[in-house]
Amino acid sequence: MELTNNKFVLDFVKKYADLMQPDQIVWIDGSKKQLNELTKEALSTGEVYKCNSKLLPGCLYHRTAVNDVARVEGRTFICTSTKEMAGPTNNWMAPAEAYAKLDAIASGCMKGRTMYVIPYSMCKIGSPFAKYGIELTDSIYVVLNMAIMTRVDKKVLDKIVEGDFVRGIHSKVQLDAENRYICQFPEDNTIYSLNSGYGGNVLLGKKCFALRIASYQAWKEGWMAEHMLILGVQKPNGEIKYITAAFPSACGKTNLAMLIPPECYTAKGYKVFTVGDDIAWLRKGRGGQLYAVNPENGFFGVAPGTNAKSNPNALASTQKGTIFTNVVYNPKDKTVWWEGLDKNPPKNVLDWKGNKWSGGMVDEEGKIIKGAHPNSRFTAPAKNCPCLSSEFENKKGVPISAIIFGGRRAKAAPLVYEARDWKHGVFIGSIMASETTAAATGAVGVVRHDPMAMIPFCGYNMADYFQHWLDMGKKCKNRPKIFNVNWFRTDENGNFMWPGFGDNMRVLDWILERCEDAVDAVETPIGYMPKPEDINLEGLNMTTDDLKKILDCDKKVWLAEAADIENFYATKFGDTLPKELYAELKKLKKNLRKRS
Ligand code: SAT
Ligand code: MN
Repeated sequence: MELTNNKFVLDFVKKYADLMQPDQIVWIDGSKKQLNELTKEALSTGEVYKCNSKLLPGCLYHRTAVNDVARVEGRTFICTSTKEMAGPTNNWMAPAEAYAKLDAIASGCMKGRTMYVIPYSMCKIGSPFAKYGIELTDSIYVVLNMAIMTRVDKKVLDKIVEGDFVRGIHSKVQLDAENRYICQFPEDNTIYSLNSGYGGNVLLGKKCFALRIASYQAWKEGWMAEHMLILGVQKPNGEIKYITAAFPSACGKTNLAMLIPPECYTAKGYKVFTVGDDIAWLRKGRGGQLYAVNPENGFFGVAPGTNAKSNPNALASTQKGTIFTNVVYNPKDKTVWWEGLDKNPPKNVLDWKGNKWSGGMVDEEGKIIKGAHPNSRFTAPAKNCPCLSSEFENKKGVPISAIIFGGRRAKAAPLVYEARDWKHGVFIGSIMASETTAAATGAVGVVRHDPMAMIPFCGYNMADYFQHWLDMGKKCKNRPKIFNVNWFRTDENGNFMWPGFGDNMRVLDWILERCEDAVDAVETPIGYMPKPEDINLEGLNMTTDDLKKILDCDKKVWLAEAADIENFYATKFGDTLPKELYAELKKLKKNLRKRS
Protein backbone atom coordinates (compact mmCIF):
# COMPACT_ATOMS: atom_id res chain seq x y z
CA MET A 1 0.00 0.00 0.00
CA GLU A 2 1.22 3.47 -0.85
CA LEU A 3 2.26 5.35 2.26
CA THR A 4 1.94 8.90 0.95
CA ASN A 5 -0.10 11.24 -1.23
CA ASN A 6 2.95 13.22 -2.28
CA LYS A 7 2.52 13.42 -6.03
CA PHE A 8 6.26 13.81 -6.66
CA VAL A 9 7.02 10.64 -4.73
CA LEU A 10 4.18 8.72 -6.36
CA ASP A 11 5.20 9.88 -9.85
CA PHE A 12 8.79 8.80 -9.18
CA VAL A 13 7.74 5.34 -8.03
CA LYS A 14 5.33 4.93 -10.94
CA LYS A 15 7.87 6.04 -13.53
CA TYR A 16 10.37 3.37 -12.50
CA ALA A 17 7.74 0.71 -11.82
CA ASP A 18 6.50 1.24 -15.40
CA LEU A 19 10.06 0.86 -16.65
CA MET A 20 11.23 -2.03 -14.48
CA GLN A 21 7.89 -3.87 -14.31
CA PRO A 22 8.07 -5.49 -10.88
CA ASP A 23 5.40 -8.06 -10.02
CA GLN A 24 4.56 -6.05 -6.95
CA ILE A 25 5.56 -2.91 -5.08
CA VAL A 26 6.12 -2.98 -1.32
CA TRP A 27 6.48 0.23 0.66
CA ILE A 28 8.88 -0.08 3.57
CA ASP A 29 7.55 1.53 6.76
CA GLY A 30 10.58 0.86 8.96
CA SER A 31 8.63 -1.29 11.43
CA LYS A 32 10.27 -4.26 13.17
CA LYS A 33 7.37 -6.41 12.05
CA GLN A 34 7.89 -5.73 8.37
CA LEU A 35 11.67 -6.10 8.59
CA ASN A 36 11.21 -9.44 10.37
CA GLU A 37 8.90 -10.65 7.60
CA LEU A 38 11.40 -9.62 4.95
CA THR A 39 14.19 -11.34 6.87
CA LYS A 40 12.14 -14.53 6.92
CA GLU A 41 11.63 -14.29 3.18
CA ALA A 42 15.33 -13.67 2.51
CA LEU A 43 16.20 -16.65 4.74
CA SER A 44 13.83 -18.87 2.78
CA THR A 45 15.44 -17.99 -0.55
CA GLY A 46 19.03 -18.22 0.70
CA GLU A 47 19.68 -14.52 0.11
CA VAL A 48 20.78 -14.41 3.74
CA TYR A 49 21.68 -17.06 6.30
CA LYS A 50 20.88 -17.06 9.97
CA CYS A 51 23.56 -16.59 12.60
CA ASN A 52 23.62 -18.30 15.98
CA SER A 53 20.76 -16.81 17.93
CA LYS A 54 22.58 -17.12 21.27
CA LEU A 55 26.03 -15.92 20.19
CA LEU A 56 24.97 -13.45 17.50
CA PRO A 57 21.30 -12.63 18.13
CA GLY A 58 19.51 -11.03 15.21
CA CYS A 59 22.57 -11.32 12.97
CA LEU A 60 22.54 -12.41 9.34
CA TYR A 61 25.12 -13.60 6.84
CA HIS A 62 25.26 -12.76 3.14
CA ARG A 63 27.52 -13.42 0.18
CA THR A 64 27.71 -11.14 -2.82
CA ALA A 65 28.45 -12.41 -6.30
CA VAL A 66 32.14 -13.20 -6.69
CA ASN A 67 32.56 -10.44 -9.29
CA ASP A 68 30.86 -7.88 -7.07
CA VAL A 69 32.83 -7.30 -3.90
CA ALA A 70 33.80 -3.61 -3.83
CA ARG A 71 33.01 -0.20 -5.21
CA VAL A 72 33.70 0.11 -8.92
CA GLU A 73 35.20 3.52 -9.48
CA GLY A 74 35.68 2.93 -13.20
CA ARG A 75 31.95 2.42 -13.59
CA THR A 76 30.89 5.30 -11.34
CA PHE A 77 29.79 8.43 -13.18
CA ILE A 78 28.90 11.99 -12.31
CA CYS A 79 26.24 12.98 -14.83
CA THR A 80 26.14 16.76 -14.90
CA SER A 81 25.00 18.91 -17.79
CA THR A 82 28.60 19.71 -18.72
CA LYS A 83 31.77 17.64 -18.36
CA GLU A 84 33.46 20.60 -16.75
CA MET A 85 30.98 20.52 -13.85
CA ALA A 86 32.03 16.95 -13.04
CA GLY A 87 35.65 18.03 -13.30
CA PRO A 88 38.90 16.25 -14.10
CA THR A 89 38.76 13.67 -11.31
CA ASN A 90 35.36 12.11 -12.12
CA ASN A 91 34.08 9.91 -14.91
CA TRP A 92 31.41 11.87 -16.70
CA MET A 93 28.45 10.98 -18.83
CA ALA A 94 25.89 13.41 -20.27
CA PRO A 95 22.62 13.03 -18.32
CA ALA A 96 20.45 12.24 -21.36
CA GLU A 97 22.91 9.60 -22.54
CA ALA A 98 23.19 8.09 -19.06
CA TYR A 99 19.43 7.92 -18.52
CA ALA A 100 18.93 6.35 -21.95
CA LYS A 101 21.67 3.79 -21.41
CA LEU A 102 20.53 2.82 -17.91
CA ASP A 103 16.82 2.82 -18.82
CA ALA A 104 17.59 0.35 -21.60
CA ILE A 105 19.38 -1.95 -19.14
CA ALA A 106 16.64 -1.54 -16.54
CA SER A 107 13.74 -2.11 -18.86
CA GLY A 108 11.71 -5.01 -17.45
CA CYS A 109 14.52 -5.92 -15.01
CA MET A 110 12.15 -6.44 -12.06
CA LYS A 111 9.82 -8.88 -13.82
CA GLY A 112 9.17 -11.69 -11.37
CA ARG A 113 10.59 -9.57 -8.55
CA THR A 114 9.32 -7.14 -5.93
CA MET A 115 10.17 -3.46 -5.95
CA TYR A 116 10.77 -2.15 -2.44
CA VAL A 117 10.23 1.57 -1.83
CA ILE A 118 12.47 2.72 1.03
CA PRO A 119 11.85 6.15 2.57
CA TYR A 120 14.88 7.15 4.64
CA SER A 121 16.55 10.07 6.30
CA MET A 122 20.22 10.93 6.42
CA CYS A 123 20.62 12.41 9.95
CA LYS A 124 17.99 12.28 12.63
CA ILE A 125 14.58 13.09 11.17
CA GLY A 126 13.84 16.78 11.69
CA SER A 127 17.48 17.82 12.26
CA PRO A 128 18.46 21.04 10.48
CA PHE A 129 21.11 18.87 8.79
CA ALA A 130 18.63 16.19 7.65
CA LYS A 131 18.10 15.27 4.01
CA TYR A 132 15.55 12.74 2.82
CA GLY A 133 15.71 10.06 0.20
CA ILE A 134 13.65 7.32 -1.40
CA GLU A 135 15.46 4.24 -2.67
CA LEU A 136 13.78 1.79 -5.01
CA THR A 137 15.41 -1.64 -4.98
CA ASP A 138 14.74 -5.28 -5.81
CA SER A 139 17.00 -6.54 -3.02
CA ILE A 140 15.86 -7.44 0.48
CA TYR A 141 19.54 -7.37 1.50
CA VAL A 142 19.56 -3.68 0.53
CA VAL A 143 16.36 -3.02 2.52
CA LEU A 144 17.81 -4.70 5.63
CA ASN A 145 21.14 -2.89 5.31
CA MET A 146 19.50 0.48 4.70
CA ALA A 147 17.41 -0.10 7.84
CA ILE A 148 20.67 -0.32 9.82
CA MET A 149 22.69 2.36 8.02
CA THR A 150 20.01 5.07 7.76
CA ARG A 151 16.78 6.09 9.46
CA VAL A 152 14.23 4.12 7.45
CA ASP A 153 10.81 5.31 8.56
CA LYS A 154 7.45 6.05 6.98
CA LYS A 155 7.53 9.36 8.91
CA VAL A 156 10.11 10.53 6.37
CA LEU A 157 7.32 10.69 3.80
CA ASP A 158 5.52 13.35 5.86
CA LYS A 159 8.70 15.41 6.02
CA ILE A 160 9.30 15.50 2.28
CA VAL A 161 8.15 18.81 0.86
CA GLU A 162 6.96 18.48 -2.73
CA GLY A 163 9.80 17.07 -4.85
CA ASP A 164 12.60 17.77 -2.39
CA PHE A 165 14.11 14.30 -1.90
CA VAL A 166 16.97 12.30 -3.35
CA ARG A 167 15.75 9.73 -5.85
CA GLY A 168 17.59 6.44 -5.69
CA ILE A 169 16.99 3.69 -8.22
CA HIS A 170 18.70 0.36 -7.72
CA SER A 171 18.32 -3.02 -9.34
CA LYS A 172 20.59 -6.05 -9.23
CA VAL A 173 19.42 -6.74 -12.81
CA GLN A 174 21.66 -9.75 -13.65
CA LEU A 175 24.71 -8.64 -11.59
CA ASP A 176 26.45 -8.30 -14.93
CA ALA A 177 29.81 -6.59 -14.36
CA GLU A 178 29.93 -5.41 -17.97
CA ASN A 179 26.70 -3.51 -17.53
CA ARG A 180 27.32 -2.27 -14.01
CA TYR A 181 26.74 1.46 -13.62
CA ILE A 182 26.67 3.72 -10.58
CA CYS A 183 25.44 7.07 -11.87
CA GLN A 184 24.90 10.25 -9.88
CA PHE A 185 22.88 13.15 -11.30
CA PRO A 186 23.58 15.98 -8.82
CA GLU A 187 21.41 18.50 -10.65
CA ASP A 188 18.44 16.09 -10.47
CA ASN A 189 19.05 14.77 -6.96
CA THR A 190 19.11 11.32 -8.54
CA ILE A 191 21.19 8.16 -8.18
CA TYR A 192 20.84 5.26 -10.60
CA SER A 193 22.67 2.02 -9.79
CA LEU A 194 22.41 -1.17 -11.85
CA ASN A 195 23.90 -4.67 -11.86
CA SER A 196 25.54 -4.63 -8.42
CA GLY A 197 24.65 -5.94 -4.99
CA TYR A 198 27.72 -4.66 -3.10
CA GLY A 199 27.36 -2.16 -0.24
CA GLY A 200 28.97 1.02 -1.50
CA ASN A 201 27.32 0.60 -4.90
CA VAL A 202 23.80 -0.13 -3.67
CA LEU A 203 23.23 1.29 -0.19
CA LEU A 204 22.47 4.53 -1.92
CA GLY A 205 22.24 6.60 1.26
CA LYS A 206 25.94 6.10 1.85
CA LYS A 207 28.62 7.16 -0.65
CA CYS A 208 26.21 7.97 -3.51
CA PHE A 209 23.96 10.30 -1.49
CA ALA A 210 25.77 11.32 1.70
CA LEU A 211 28.95 12.16 -0.22
CA ARG A 212 28.49 12.50 -3.99
CA ILE A 213 25.05 14.13 -4.09
CA ALA A 214 25.44 15.82 -0.69
CA SER A 215 28.83 17.37 -1.57
CA TYR A 216 27.11 19.08 -4.50
CA GLN A 217 24.16 20.18 -2.33
CA ALA A 218 26.62 21.41 0.29
CA TRP A 219 28.52 23.46 -2.29
CA LYS A 220 25.28 25.08 -3.46
CA GLU A 221 23.92 25.61 0.06
CA GLY A 222 27.08 26.62 1.94
CA TRP A 223 27.93 23.57 4.03
CA MET A 224 30.25 20.57 3.69
CA ALA A 225 29.82 16.81 3.14
CA GLU A 226 33.07 15.02 3.92
CA HIS A 227 34.56 11.53 4.07
CA MET A 228 35.35 11.92 7.75
CA LEU A 229 34.94 10.18 11.08
CA ILE A 230 33.89 12.25 14.09
CA LEU A 231 35.13 11.52 17.60
CA GLY A 232 35.04 13.18 20.98
CA VAL A 233 37.91 13.12 23.46
CA GLN A 234 36.84 13.56 27.06
CA LYS A 235 39.54 15.02 29.25
CA PRO A 236 39.94 14.29 32.95
CA ASN A 237 38.09 17.52 33.80
CA GLY A 238 35.06 16.20 31.91
CA GLU A 239 35.37 18.58 28.99
CA ILE A 240 34.87 16.96 25.56
CA LYS A 241 36.61 18.19 22.40
CA TYR A 242 35.53 16.95 18.98
CA ILE A 243 37.75 16.06 16.04
CA THR A 244 36.94 15.02 12.48
CA ALA A 245 39.38 13.01 10.38
CA ALA A 246 39.44 12.21 6.68
CA PHE A 247 41.15 9.02 5.52
CA PRO A 248 40.60 7.01 2.35
CA SER A 249 38.47 3.85 2.56
CA ALA A 250 39.94 1.01 4.60
CA CYS A 251 42.65 3.16 6.25
CA GLY A 252 41.41 2.81 9.80
CA LYS A 253 38.65 5.42 10.21
CA THR A 254 36.49 3.00 12.17
CA ASN A 255 39.45 2.07 14.40
CA LEU A 256 40.35 5.69 15.12
CA ALA A 257 36.72 6.65 15.74
CA MET A 258 36.41 3.92 18.40
CA LEU A 259 39.86 3.94 19.93
CA ILE A 260 40.50 2.97 23.50
CA PRO A 261 43.24 5.15 24.95
CA PRO A 262 46.31 3.50 26.47
CA GLU A 263 46.37 2.80 30.17
CA CYS A 264 48.33 5.96 31.04
CA TYR A 265 45.40 7.98 29.63
CA THR A 266 42.47 5.91 30.90
CA ALA A 267 44.02 5.96 34.37
CA LYS A 268 43.82 9.75 34.30
CA GLY A 269 40.22 9.66 33.09
CA TYR A 270 40.53 10.20 29.33
CA LYS A 271 37.78 8.66 27.21
CA VAL A 272 37.02 8.59 23.50
CA PHE A 273 33.47 8.68 22.15
CA THR A 274 32.36 7.86 18.63
CA VAL A 275 30.03 10.16 16.73
CA GLY A 276 30.71 8.74 13.27
CA ASP A 277 33.15 6.46 11.47
CA ASP A 278 32.85 7.42 7.80
CA ILE A 279 30.89 10.53 6.86
CA ALA A 280 30.53 13.99 8.40
CA TRP A 281 28.21 16.79 7.38
CA LEU A 282 29.46 20.14 8.64
CA ARG A 283 27.76 23.49 8.96
CA LYS A 284 28.67 26.84 10.44
CA GLY A 285 27.00 27.08 13.84
CA ARG A 286 27.06 29.07 17.03
CA GLY A 287 30.07 31.35 17.53
CA GLY A 288 31.20 30.92 13.92
CA GLN A 289 32.35 27.38 14.70
CA LEU A 290 31.95 24.37 12.44
CA TYR A 291 29.46 21.81 13.76
CA ALA A 292 29.41 18.22 12.52
CA VAL A 293 26.84 15.44 12.43
CA ASN A 294 27.14 11.87 11.28
CA PRO A 295 24.32 11.43 8.75
CA GLU A 296 24.39 7.63 9.09
CA ASN A 297 22.87 5.34 11.69
CA GLY A 298 25.24 2.39 11.53
CA PHE A 299 28.74 1.25 10.62
CA PHE A 300 29.65 -0.47 7.37
CA GLY A 301 33.07 -1.54 8.57
CA VAL A 302 35.84 -3.68 7.13
CA ALA A 303 35.78 -7.02 8.97
CA PRO A 304 39.32 -8.42 8.44
CA GLY A 305 41.69 -7.19 11.13
CA THR A 306 38.87 -6.28 13.50
CA ASN A 307 39.43 -8.07 16.79
CA ALA A 308 39.20 -7.77 20.55
CA LYS A 309 42.55 -5.98 20.63
CA SER A 310 42.52 -3.81 17.49
CA ASN A 311 38.97 -2.54 17.97
CA PRO A 312 36.95 -4.08 20.82
CA ASN A 313 34.25 -1.44 20.39
CA ALA A 314 33.69 -2.34 16.74
CA LEU A 315 33.69 -6.03 17.58
CA ALA A 316 31.13 -5.45 20.34
CA SER A 317 29.02 -3.46 17.87
CA THR A 318 28.75 -6.55 15.65
CA GLN A 319 27.44 -8.94 18.28
CA LYS A 320 23.75 -8.35 17.60
CA GLY A 321 21.48 -7.13 14.83
CA THR A 322 24.40 -7.11 12.39
CA ILE A 323 24.69 -8.25 8.78
CA PHE A 324 27.99 -9.89 7.82
CA THR A 325 28.95 -9.84 4.15
CA ASN A 326 31.61 -12.00 2.46
CA VAL A 327 33.22 -13.32 5.66
CA VAL A 328 33.65 -17.01 6.59
CA TYR A 329 30.45 -18.81 7.64
CA ASN A 330 30.27 -21.89 9.80
CA PRO A 331 27.03 -23.68 8.88
CA LYS A 332 27.24 -25.95 11.92
CA ASP A 333 27.21 -23.42 14.72
CA LYS A 334 26.18 -20.49 12.50
CA THR A 335 29.08 -18.30 13.57
CA VAL A 336 31.26 -16.11 11.38
CA TRP A 337 35.02 -15.61 11.11
CA TRP A 338 37.49 -13.42 9.26
CA GLU A 339 41.25 -13.10 9.01
CA GLY A 340 42.58 -11.35 12.08
CA LEU A 341 39.53 -12.07 14.27
CA ASP A 342 41.53 -14.51 16.37
CA LYS A 343 44.28 -17.07 15.98
CA ASN A 344 41.87 -20.01 15.72
CA PRO A 345 40.45 -20.11 12.21
CA PRO A 346 37.65 -22.66 12.01
CA LYS A 347 37.92 -25.94 10.09
CA ASN A 348 35.43 -27.43 7.62
CA VAL A 349 33.43 -24.29 7.09
CA LEU A 350 32.52 -22.17 4.07
CA ASP A 351 34.58 -19.30 2.70
CA TRP A 352 33.20 -16.05 1.32
CA LYS A 353 32.54 -17.74 -2.02
CA GLY A 354 30.60 -20.56 -0.36
CA ASN A 355 33.39 -23.09 -0.98
CA LYS A 356 34.53 -25.61 1.64
CA TRP A 357 37.32 -24.01 3.61
CA SER A 358 39.54 -24.68 6.61
CA GLY A 359 41.90 -22.29 8.33
CA GLY A 360 45.49 -22.73 7.10
CA MET A 361 44.47 -24.03 3.66
CA VAL A 362 47.00 -23.27 0.93
CA ASP A 363 46.84 -23.15 -2.86
CA GLU A 364 49.11 -25.02 -5.31
CA GLU A 365 51.87 -22.48 -4.76
CA GLY A 366 51.68 -22.89 -1.03
CA LYS A 367 50.03 -19.51 -0.48
CA ILE A 368 47.40 -19.22 2.25
CA ILE A 369 43.86 -19.14 0.88
CA LYS A 370 41.92 -16.46 2.70
CA GLY A 371 38.50 -17.37 4.03
CA ALA A 372 37.04 -13.86 4.09
CA HIS A 373 37.30 -11.38 1.26
CA PRO A 374 39.75 -8.54 2.19
CA ASN A 375 36.84 -6.10 1.73
CA SER A 376 34.33 -8.20 3.65
CA ARG A 377 32.11 -6.06 5.83
CA PHE A 378 29.86 -5.84 8.85
CA THR A 379 26.77 -3.64 8.89
CA ALA A 380 26.27 -2.85 12.56
CA PRO A 381 23.73 -0.55 14.25
CA ALA A 382 25.44 2.50 15.79
CA LYS A 383 23.45 2.03 18.97
CA ASN A 384 25.37 -1.21 19.62
CA CYS A 385 28.63 0.69 19.98
CA PRO A 386 29.77 0.76 23.63
CA CYS A 387 31.54 4.11 23.14
CA LEU A 388 28.81 5.81 21.10
CA SER A 389 28.74 9.51 21.96
CA SER A 390 25.76 10.81 23.91
CA GLU A 391 25.73 13.54 21.23
CA PHE A 392 25.18 11.02 18.44
CA GLU A 393 21.54 12.05 18.14
CA ASN A 394 22.18 15.75 18.74
CA LYS A 395 20.33 17.46 15.93
CA LYS A 396 22.65 20.45 15.96
CA GLY A 397 25.87 18.43 15.79
CA VAL A 398 29.07 18.79 17.78
CA PRO A 399 31.55 21.71 17.61
CA ILE A 400 34.77 20.76 15.86
CA SER A 401 38.16 21.78 17.30
CA ALA A 402 40.44 20.01 14.84
CA ILE A 403 40.32 18.50 11.37
CA ILE A 404 42.78 15.73 10.55
CA PHE A 405 43.80 14.51 7.13
CA GLY A 406 45.66 11.26 6.73
CA GLY A 407 46.62 8.53 4.36
CA ARG A 408 48.49 5.30 4.14
CA ARG A 409 52.05 6.34 3.28
CA ALA A 410 55.06 4.10 3.81
CA LYS A 411 57.41 7.08 3.48
CA ALA A 412 57.20 10.88 3.16
CA ALA A 413 54.43 11.95 5.52
CA PRO A 414 55.56 12.24 9.16
CA LEU A 415 53.50 10.97 12.09
CA VAL A 416 51.83 14.36 12.53
CA TYR A 417 52.16 17.97 11.45
CA GLU A 418 49.98 21.02 11.72
CA ALA A 419 48.92 23.55 9.12
CA ARG A 420 50.04 27.13 9.66
CA ASP A 421 46.52 28.39 8.95
CA TRP A 422 43.27 27.39 7.21
CA LYS A 423 44.57 28.05 3.68
CA HIS A 424 47.63 25.95 4.32
CA GLY A 425 45.34 23.30 5.79
CA VAL A 426 43.27 23.20 2.61
CA PHE A 427 46.53 22.80 0.72
CA ILE A 428 47.50 19.88 2.97
CA GLY A 429 44.13 18.25 2.31
CA SER A 430 44.51 18.80 -1.42
CA ILE A 431 47.90 17.05 -1.54
CA MET A 432 46.76 13.96 0.34
CA ALA A 433 47.94 10.74 -1.24
CA SER A 434 47.44 7.19 -0.10
CA GLU A 435 48.12 3.61 -1.06
CA THR A 436 45.01 2.04 -2.58
CA THR A 437 43.09 -0.61 -0.61
CA ALA A 438 40.65 -3.44 -1.30
CA ALA A 439 37.68 -1.10 -0.75
CA ALA A 440 37.59 -0.47 -4.49
CA THR A 441 38.29 -2.88 -7.31
CA GLY A 442 41.73 -2.48 -8.91
CA ALA A 443 45.34 -2.69 -7.80
CA VAL A 444 46.05 -2.52 -4.07
CA GLY A 445 49.03 -0.63 -2.58
CA VAL A 446 49.56 1.90 -5.36
CA VAL A 447 50.05 5.49 -4.17
CA ARG A 448 47.46 7.81 -5.67
CA HIS A 449 46.45 11.38 -5.03
CA ASP A 450 43.28 11.46 -3.00
CA PRO A 451 42.54 15.02 -1.89
CA MET A 452 40.57 15.09 1.36
CA ALA A 453 39.96 11.32 0.76
CA MET A 454 37.23 12.52 -1.59
CA ILE A 455 38.58 11.46 -5.00
CA PRO A 456 35.96 8.71 -5.39
CA PHE A 457 33.21 10.75 -3.73
CA CYS A 458 33.24 14.40 -4.81
CA GLY A 459 30.08 15.02 -6.84
CA TYR A 460 31.37 18.04 -8.76
CA ASN A 461 34.52 19.70 -10.06
CA MET A 462 37.22 19.29 -7.44
CA ALA A 463 38.72 22.68 -8.29
CA ASP A 464 35.39 24.19 -7.16
CA TYR A 465 35.44 21.89 -4.17
CA PHE A 466 38.84 23.30 -3.08
CA GLN A 467 37.49 26.82 -3.55
CA HIS A 468 34.50 25.86 -1.40
CA TRP A 469 36.85 24.72 1.35
CA LEU A 470 38.70 28.05 1.17
CA ASP A 471 35.37 29.93 1.28
CA MET A 472 34.10 27.94 4.28
CA GLY A 473 37.24 29.00 6.13
CA LYS A 474 36.49 32.62 5.39
CA LYS A 475 32.90 32.16 6.53
CA CYS A 476 33.74 30.63 9.92
CA LYS A 477 35.58 32.97 12.22
CA ASN A 478 36.24 30.26 14.77
CA ARG A 479 37.87 27.73 12.49
CA PRO A 480 39.17 24.31 13.52
CA LYS A 481 42.92 23.81 13.26
CA ILE A 482 44.04 21.43 10.53
CA PHE A 483 46.51 18.57 10.90
CA ASN A 484 47.96 15.73 8.86
CA VAL A 485 48.76 12.30 10.32
CA ASN A 486 50.32 9.11 9.01
CA TRP A 487 50.06 5.96 11.11
CA PHE A 488 51.60 3.83 8.36
CA ARG A 489 55.29 4.86 8.13
CA THR A 490 57.54 1.82 7.69
CA ASP A 491 61.25 1.28 8.35
CA GLU A 492 63.91 -0.21 6.02
CA ASN A 493 62.48 -3.67 6.71
CA GLY A 494 58.90 -2.71 5.96
CA ASN A 495 57.82 -2.79 9.61
CA PHE A 496 55.39 -0.19 10.88
CA MET A 497 57.25 2.39 12.98
CA TRP A 498 54.25 3.56 14.98
CA PRO A 499 52.04 1.16 16.99
CA GLY A 500 48.80 2.85 15.85
CA PHE A 501 45.36 1.86 17.17
CA GLY A 502 44.85 3.01 20.80
CA ASP A 503 48.27 4.63 20.85
CA ASN A 504 47.07 7.14 18.29
CA MET A 505 45.57 8.80 21.36
CA ARG A 506 49.06 10.17 22.03
CA VAL A 507 48.90 12.10 18.77
CA LEU A 508 45.31 13.26 19.40
CA ASP A 509 46.51 14.51 22.78
CA TRP A 510 49.18 16.70 21.11
CA ILE A 511 46.64 17.91 18.55
CA LEU A 512 44.20 18.99 21.25
CA GLU A 513 46.96 20.65 23.23
CA ARG A 514 47.84 22.62 20.09
CA CYS A 515 44.19 23.63 19.75
CA GLU A 516 44.36 25.02 23.27
CA ASP A 517 47.74 26.68 22.76
CA ALA A 518 49.00 24.51 25.60
CA VAL A 519 52.13 23.24 23.87
CA ASP A 520 54.81 24.62 21.56
CA ALA A 521 55.71 23.30 18.14
CA VAL A 522 58.66 23.46 15.79
CA GLU A 523 58.25 25.34 12.55
CA THR A 524 59.39 23.20 9.60
CA PRO A 525 59.12 23.69 5.84
CA ILE A 526 55.92 21.60 5.75
CA GLY A 527 54.21 23.05 8.83
CA TYR A 528 54.35 22.83 12.62
CA MET A 529 55.68 19.62 14.08
CA PRO A 530 55.76 18.39 17.67
CA LYS A 531 58.93 18.57 19.70
CA PRO A 532 59.62 14.85 20.17
CA GLU A 533 59.46 15.20 23.93
CA ASP A 534 55.93 16.57 23.66
CA ILE A 535 54.48 13.29 22.41
CA ASN A 536 53.70 11.19 25.44
CA LEU A 537 55.49 7.83 25.16
CA GLU A 538 54.67 6.60 28.68
CA GLY A 539 54.14 2.84 28.70
CA LEU A 540 55.36 2.43 25.12
CA ASN A 541 58.37 0.42 24.11
CA MET A 542 59.72 3.35 22.16
CA THR A 543 62.34 6.05 22.71
CA THR A 544 62.32 9.72 21.75
CA ASP A 545 64.97 8.82 19.17
CA ASP A 546 62.64 6.26 17.57
CA LEU A 547 59.98 8.93 17.50
CA LYS A 548 62.31 11.43 15.84
CA LYS A 549 62.59 9.04 12.91
CA ILE A 550 58.84 9.20 12.24
CA LEU A 551 58.71 12.91 12.88
CA ASP A 552 61.36 13.80 10.36
CA CYS A 553 60.76 15.75 7.21
CA ASP A 554 63.34 14.59 4.70
CA LYS A 555 63.90 17.56 2.37
CA LYS A 556 64.91 15.41 -0.59
CA VAL A 557 61.80 13.28 -0.27
CA TRP A 558 59.66 16.39 0.13
CA LEU A 559 61.19 18.15 -2.87
CA ALA A 560 60.24 15.09 -4.93
CA GLU A 561 56.81 15.21 -3.31
CA ALA A 562 56.46 18.89 -4.22
CA ALA A 563 57.36 18.12 -7.84
CA ASP A 564 54.75 15.38 -7.85
CA ILE A 565 52.11 17.72 -6.40
CA GLU A 566 52.98 20.32 -9.03
CA ASN A 567 52.50 17.71 -11.72
CA PHE A 568 49.17 16.59 -10.18
CA TYR A 569 47.91 20.17 -9.96
CA ALA A 570 49.04 21.07 -13.46
CA THR A 571 47.88 17.95 -15.30
CA LYS A 572 44.56 17.63 -13.50
CA PHE A 573 43.51 21.19 -12.84
CA GLY A 574 45.77 23.63 -14.69
CA ASP A 575 44.56 27.16 -14.15
CA THR A 576 41.18 26.10 -12.76
CA LEU A 577 42.85 25.38 -9.41
CA PRO A 578 42.40 28.20 -6.87
CA LYS A 579 45.47 30.48 -6.93
CA GLU A 580 45.79 30.19 -3.18
CA LEU A 581 46.80 26.54 -3.56
CA TYR A 582 49.49 27.33 -6.14
CA ALA A 583 50.72 30.02 -3.74
CA GLU A 584 50.93 27.43 -0.94
CA LEU A 585 52.87 25.08 -3.20
CA LYS A 586 55.29 27.88 -4.04
CA LYS A 587 55.72 28.59 -0.34
CA LEU A 588 56.42 24.90 0.33
CA LYS A 589 59.10 24.76 -2.35
CA LYS A 590 60.67 27.99 -1.10
CA ASN A 591 60.72 26.70 2.47
CA LEU A 592 62.33 23.45 1.43
CA ARG A 593 65.05 25.23 -0.54
CA LYS A 594 65.66 27.88 2.05
CA ARG A 595 66.50 25.44 4.76
CA SER A 596 68.35 22.79 2.81
O1 SAT B 1 32.03 2.43 -0.31
S1 SAT B 1 31.69 1.55 0.80
O2 SAT B 1 30.54 2.07 1.46
O3 SAT B 1 31.44 0.20 0.30
C1 SAT B 1 32.96 1.48 1.91
C2 SAT B 1 34.11 2.32 1.56
O4 SAT B 1 34.69 2.13 0.49
O5 SAT B 1 34.46 3.21 2.36
MN1 MN C 1 34.44 5.32 3.53
